[in-house]
Amino acid sequence: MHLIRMFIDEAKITVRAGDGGHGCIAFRREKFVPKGGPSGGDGGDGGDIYLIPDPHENTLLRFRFNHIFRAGRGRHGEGSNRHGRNGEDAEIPVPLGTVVHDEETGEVLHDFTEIGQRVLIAKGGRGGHGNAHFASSVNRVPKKAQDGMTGEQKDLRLELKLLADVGLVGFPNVGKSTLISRISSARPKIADYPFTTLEPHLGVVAVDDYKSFVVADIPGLIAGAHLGHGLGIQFLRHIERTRLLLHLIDVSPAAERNPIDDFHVIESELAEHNPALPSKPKIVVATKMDVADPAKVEELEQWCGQNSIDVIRISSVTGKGLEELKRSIFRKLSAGVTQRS
Ligand SMILES: Nc1nc2c(ncn2[C@@H]2O[C@H](COP(=O)(O)OP(=O)(O)OP(=O)(O)O)[C@@H](O)[C@H]2O)c(=O)[nH]1
Ligand SMILES: [Mg+2]
Repeated sequence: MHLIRMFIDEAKITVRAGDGGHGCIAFRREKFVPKGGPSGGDGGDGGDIYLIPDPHENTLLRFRFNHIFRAGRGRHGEGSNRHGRNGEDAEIPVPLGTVVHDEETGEVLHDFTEIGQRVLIAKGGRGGHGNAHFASSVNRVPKKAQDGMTGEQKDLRLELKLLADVGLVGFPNVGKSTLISRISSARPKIADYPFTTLEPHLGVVAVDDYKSFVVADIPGLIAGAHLGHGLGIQFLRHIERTRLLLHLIDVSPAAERNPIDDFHVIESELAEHNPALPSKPKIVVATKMDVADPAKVEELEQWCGQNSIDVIRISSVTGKGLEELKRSIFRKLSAGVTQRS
């Protein structure tokens, strides 16, 4: 599937898996056993390094000051056939949307698009065999043991391509692009005519210093979009993987439509594209509150209330409601953070 992803950030790190422990050379020294056999234990294996996706993170900032990651080394084997302890594995969390490149070969090692993946990136060295391992009928007193193998080391380039968390849907001209330009640094074209936006845009919205989410602005939809009317529904694939939809409805008198009809038209276009889309978590956003028709607002709120749909009123012109909207988006995303579908 093609997703809207844009290059956003890059970091270089070195991963070093643990070395294996050395095998041991030892012989049994026991009373009444004149020639004790070899008893050197094997070294432990070095720890592996895994990358795991972290859905709470959407920047590579933590790698700016932290470049080198190691897993634990295996302990050496010991006498009395004691096996050395294995080194501890290391897990490095990376944001969803991170593509991992091997700097040396240029190869793409992994592309993190889903949570729950645990990817082995550098293998720990195997522990060396102790001399007990080398005993045979011809050599009952082996004096050799193996060294542990060196753990794998790799230079990685992490490249973060954002996946959108939130999708903006609605009729043309309802203020989708204006909203994203007010809450993020995205600067899509805004104009007072339908179909101003011709392709999707992404914006990163900061909530506090360390929290943010990604919003996708897509071209407006109209009745029959699934039949190709207007710009059609080709862009809906960009919001299929978002976790929350904002359904923007223009409540100003200039929009000569009924707000509840608007809601239904857009919902049925979403369903035509993918029956799962209308059941995504959603917030209805009443836009252009600075010039609202109070009757429309009331009708919309009442209807949403009856259908248990959250409504937030905003004006991108005065800024009213924008802070509340950001907070409720963030709350909903945090509540269902594992439900990226
Ligand atoms: N008064 C008022 N006008 C707004 C507000 N938000 C957007 N507008 C105006 O509405 C018009 C359409 O805004 P856009 O943001 O381009 O609308 P859109 O939904 O992105 O439209 P398409 O890209 O065509 O689908 C522009 O003239 C905006 O200035 C608002 O809160 N109040
Ligand atoms: Mg637009």
